[in-house]
Amino acid sequence: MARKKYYSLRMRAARNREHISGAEGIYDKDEISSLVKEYTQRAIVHDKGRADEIRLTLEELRGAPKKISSLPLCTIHTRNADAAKRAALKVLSSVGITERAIEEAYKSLSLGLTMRGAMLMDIEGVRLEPDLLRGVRVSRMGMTKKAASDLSRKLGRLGLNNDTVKEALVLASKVHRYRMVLGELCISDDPNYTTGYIATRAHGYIRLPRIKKRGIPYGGRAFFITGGEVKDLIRYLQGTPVLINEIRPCRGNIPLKEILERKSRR
Ligand code: PML
Repeated sequence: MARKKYYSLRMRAARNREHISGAEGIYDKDEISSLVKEYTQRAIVHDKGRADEIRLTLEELRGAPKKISSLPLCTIHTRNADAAKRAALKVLSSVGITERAIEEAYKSLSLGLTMRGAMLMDIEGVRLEPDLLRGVRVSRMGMTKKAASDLSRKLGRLGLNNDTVKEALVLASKVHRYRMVLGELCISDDPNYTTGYIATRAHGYIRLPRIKKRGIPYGGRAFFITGGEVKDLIRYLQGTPVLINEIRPCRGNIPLKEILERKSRR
């Protein structure tokens, strides 16, 4: 029997050369034509404005993607940016990331320079990515149809069934599968999106509402890493195709104390 072929479909939209939106997934051949239409539609109409340049990349994958499960998801009911930062410090430091590194990540994410990719930081706060302005992009990831509908159902119960949450969860699930990554801090660069998240393999994906004030047009991601070869990690983040085929529990608000006590097993 012929080997099943998978395709990576990626979209980037820009206006006046400024990035507006992006999306990507891994699909079967028969899904591609309707998705090209969907991605194009999504690129044209976006909160940040109408795109004047849309790039669609369709690539046949050489091998079968690595199948993984998603990180479990929950939310801490953080009332403001200070509470969100306190929660981030507690959770991320509990896996060995120093306070200095977390403060450094916060500082870099508040400088007003939105990078296209993520920062790589060691647990002392030293930046390790080769291009400090661009960062490292995570790419070639997606969900099986079954996992996608399971995730929609689980997020739907929480009123969170939207592309922003789904895409961030897929990305974090790919990133945290790699053992060198200890934790992540993400603040959206969308001025209207004030929920961010932190993630670790032990605690899962933890949403932090009101991590920033409405109207702030910058943000980004920091991955805290330890040991191993940075270039191997970058190769994995950018190039290894990963497909989520199982959705772990998605829960609503959970007290920080409970999260710190009950680490998930993965
Ligand atoms: C969520 O609400 O869980 C998503 C938070 C981060 C969104 C990052 C982005 O803007 O893509």
